[in-house]
Amino acid sequence: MKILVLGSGAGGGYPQWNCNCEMCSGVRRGTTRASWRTQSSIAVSRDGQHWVLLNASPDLGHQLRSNPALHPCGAPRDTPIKAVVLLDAQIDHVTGLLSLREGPPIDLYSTPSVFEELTTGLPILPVLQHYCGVHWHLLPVAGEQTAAEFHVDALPGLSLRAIAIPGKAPPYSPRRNDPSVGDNIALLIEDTATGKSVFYAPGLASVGGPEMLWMEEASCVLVDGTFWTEDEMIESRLGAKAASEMGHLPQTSRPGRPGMIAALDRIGARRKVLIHINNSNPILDEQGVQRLQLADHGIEVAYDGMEIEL
Ligand code: HKS
Ligand code: ZN
Ligand code: ZN
Repeated sequence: MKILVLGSGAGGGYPQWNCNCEMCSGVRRGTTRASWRTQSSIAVSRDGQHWVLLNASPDLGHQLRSNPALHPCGAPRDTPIKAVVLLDAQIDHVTGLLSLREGPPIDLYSTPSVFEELTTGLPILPVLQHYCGVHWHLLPVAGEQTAAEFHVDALPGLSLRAIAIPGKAPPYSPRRNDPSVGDNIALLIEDTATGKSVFYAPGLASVGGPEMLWMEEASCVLVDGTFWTEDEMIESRLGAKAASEMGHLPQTSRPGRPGMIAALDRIGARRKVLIHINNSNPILDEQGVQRLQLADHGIEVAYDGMEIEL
């Protein structure tokens, strides 16, 4: 199985257009060693010819141009992207669908909750009906059903599992403060020929018992790397909200609240990778002490263009 990191940044990317924090101004000035990042999305394939996109970032057009594996080949109009799975309805994860409008109907896999957001509060799907059209594939994760196994028609040999995870509905949603099962899912994708698997969760509000069990099954995890500390945005005077209020588990622990590093310490995956990294996160600095700390725990930081072969 091949995994291609199309974008490794959080919403806004890195550096963020309106931000003068240490990380953003440092990379603009050339005093911080870090690479620019587009908004998060990955592509997965078995054969390198047929790919499924996990989330569709607003930077999708740029991401497709930059990755030869995703260029058209053969017919006059063609694409190796055979399907899209959405893990939530956040703007930074779904608006790239609009950049696929010139192609064939999009085979779109998501939960009832996400389909509802994308037909009401952010009506991308009705809009796309006037362009390429969308084939809906509903993943039954709602109410009491918290996990569902499925297959993507064009990628036989991959077994996918959608898993409800804790999180919030997007800021534009009328259901923002009334979370329900299916607002946020993680994906566990297994190559049935090799048994190798990847767990993808760019937004993870907490790692409880169920998340831990799913993560333990994976050969590789790509998980929420948004914030280093709970109060990162507040302390740098970038925002008013703590990481947990935004549905993101910070990497570092605080009293009684283990962080992502502690969670990753408890699993046996061969590759542990942070993705969806916010512009404020000191782990962006390749020469920072935080990178050494991560390395001590066997944790990698995703970058745009990163390829993982399992
Ligand atoms: C900045 C942003 C921070 C950021 C926050 C979140 C907030 C929002 C919500 C996020 C993201 C980037 N880049 N989505 O100002 O520095 O309240 O649900 O997901 O990608 S969480
Ligand atoms: Zn985000
Ligand atoms: Zn910044």
